[in-house]
This record gives sequence, C-alpha cells and structure tokens, in this order.
Amino acid sequence: MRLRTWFFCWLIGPAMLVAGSLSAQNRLSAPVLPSDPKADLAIKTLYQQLLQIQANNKVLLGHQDALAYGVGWKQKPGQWRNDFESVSGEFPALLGFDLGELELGQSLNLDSVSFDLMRKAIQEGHKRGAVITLSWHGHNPLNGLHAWDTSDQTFPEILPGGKAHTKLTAYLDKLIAFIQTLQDEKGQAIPILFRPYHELTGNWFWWCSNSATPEQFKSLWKFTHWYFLDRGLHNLIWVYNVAWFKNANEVRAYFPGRTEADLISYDHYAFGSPENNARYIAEMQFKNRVMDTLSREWNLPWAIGETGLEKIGDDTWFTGTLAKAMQNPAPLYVLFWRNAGRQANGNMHYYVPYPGHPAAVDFASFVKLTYTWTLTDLKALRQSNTKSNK
Ligand code: BMA
Repeated sequence: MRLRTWFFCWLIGPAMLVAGSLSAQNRLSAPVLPSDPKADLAIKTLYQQLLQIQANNKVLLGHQDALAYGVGWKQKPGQWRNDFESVSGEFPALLGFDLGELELGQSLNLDSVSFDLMRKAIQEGHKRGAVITLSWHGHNPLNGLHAWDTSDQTFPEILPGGKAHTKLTAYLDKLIAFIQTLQDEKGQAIPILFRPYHELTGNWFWWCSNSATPEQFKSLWKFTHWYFLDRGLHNLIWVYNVAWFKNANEVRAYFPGRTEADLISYDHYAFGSPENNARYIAEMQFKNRVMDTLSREWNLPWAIGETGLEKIGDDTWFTGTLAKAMQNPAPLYVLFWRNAGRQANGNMHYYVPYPGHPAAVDFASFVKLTYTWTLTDLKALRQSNTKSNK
C-alpha cells in the first residue's frame, strides 16, 4: 500500500465517518459506567448510547403504555397500534410501563394492562429498537393498601428486621420473576431503565419523603438494588426519580449513591393556561439546571421521568411551551404519561394527542424538531456508531 493511500485509510477515513455521526464528547468525566459491576453487555452498550445522546443535546421521546391502549381503543397483540405514531408518523424512542399490582400476583396491572400483553409489548418494542422503562406503583407492604396509602408509618417496618420486611421481599420476588421473563428471541435479557420508588420528594406515596428519613429511603433503595443483583438481574439501569424540589440539596438528601443509581430524573406536569405555560417553562428550566449540575457531580445522565399537559387544551403546547422547557440544558428523555382516555369517573385522561385532536398537528411538528428523537433517530445513531467502529 502506498504511503498516501495508507494515510487516507487509517487517519482521514475514520475521521470523516465520525464527523458524519454524533460525537461521543465528554460532558461528564470518563469513564461513566453502570452501577452494576456485572451489568450485561447490552446494558453497557445502551448506557454509552444514552450518554452520547445527552452529550449531543438530543432528547428521546417516550410514551407510557403506548403499546397497551390509547384514547378510545385497546391493543390487540400483533397490531401494535399507538397514538404517538398515529399522530406523528414516528414510533416512540422510549416505551414506559408500570408494574403496579404485579406484587399482588394479579394478571392485570393497576391500570388494567395484562402483564402478558406488557411482556409482548416490551419484546416487540425492544425488537424494533426502542428503549424500555418500568415504574412500580407498588402496594404498601405494611398494610397491603395501594401505593398512595400513607396512613401507616411504613418505615422502618419494611426494612431488614422490621415486621413487614418479608412482605417487601415477597413483593420484590414477584417483580424479579416477571423481569426475568423479559427476554428477546434469543433468550437474552432485555435492557430496562428501572424507576422504582418514584417521585420520592412528594408526599403522596408510602415511600415519599414525608414518610421516610433520607437514611430510611436510602436503605430501602440500596436493599432493593442489591436484592435484585443478588438474584441475577444484570439488565437494569437504575433510575432515581424525584418530584418537586426547591434546590439541589433536596435531591441530594435522598440520593442512594452512585454505586446504586445510574440515571437521575424528575417528574413535572403542566397545567394549561398562557400564564401557567410561562410558569411551567420557568420551573422546568430551573429543574433542568439543577439536574445538569447533579449529573456532572455524580457523573451520570439525567432525564424527565414523566411530563405532559392533561387533555392538551392548548393547540400549540408542544412547540410553544414544552420545546422551550427542555432546552439548555436538555434532558436525555421525556416520557409523556398515559393515554387512558375516558376514565370510570367520566374524566378524560391523556397526554399525547390522538388523530383528529386539535393539538395533533403541533405534536407532529414537535416530533420532527431536529433535537427531539424518535426510534428512527435512535436507529440511525446505532447504525452510524457501528460504521465508525468498523
Ligand atoms: C396516575 C394516573 C392514574 C394511574 C397511575 C399509575 O398518574 O394516570 O390513573 O393509575 O398514574 O399509572
């Protein structure tokens, strides 16, 4: 090989390929590894992709229960209809599901999604390339009442030595058994972003900060984390999630530690009217800055675990408000909450428009922005990474 040809192939060629793709620039200090020392290769790979996406200020778009039901319809396995795609023409990059009531041995979750359908939807979503995230609105192990039950002092009874501790482990065993069935066609464990004990800085769940001291909450989290790892689950990215906070210290106080958490996030909802839109943008931008600071401090990515405007009574909310609320700095992802449709009490409950909805056109424009990423963009990133690694 002539020297000039050699020089082109080995130096300029790869540089050109990399220039065409997203750089893996270091926002954080390298190396940034998952907390699980035995994390599956699929988790290590996914984690690096997530870091790369955040370093480049792209935002994955997700939807809770997207493949289970939408406004006015329920899923038929194999059809995989979803409101997100019906309205935008694009498949979400992130799919959320909730394990609530799996701990009771039920076949349906708290929102009537069958765990069998959930497994199939997760397998289908993963096969297509989407990222999967699971939350858990679990019942209170002390009294068996639902997640929102704060009537009893659940801590410290659920911690090791407490009278409800074996109930807690029995609940966790049910979750573990289900997660172990989340495998691809080759029998490989599907990588999951696991977000237990979410919105902990609120006061509405039995695990929230009004019922637990920082030490009690951290004990619960660490116990859960190591219990899952000891039972051989190495396909999880552990997502710490808060609700409201006035400053970084409130988020720091309950943080279990970098050895038990991989990603930090917050949930924040909008309430629509022009003046509330301005407030939502300001609150989100404040929270984003705090998250960005903590993300650098703890050397991990950050995201928005749940957001949305219920019923979307503002036709340009997505491009006019949400788009402004999630830039500079940008979250790794946003997950829109579920499209339940009409509920038993007669109220409508949904966060992504459905075909014919007045905000549908705006949602489609939002999805097409260059920094909002759907499955198409995620797949293109993986393809370009594969090429530049060759
Ligand atoms: C809430 C609502 C409820 C639901 C719960 C768990 O925000 O959507 O209807 O039961 O989440 O998914």
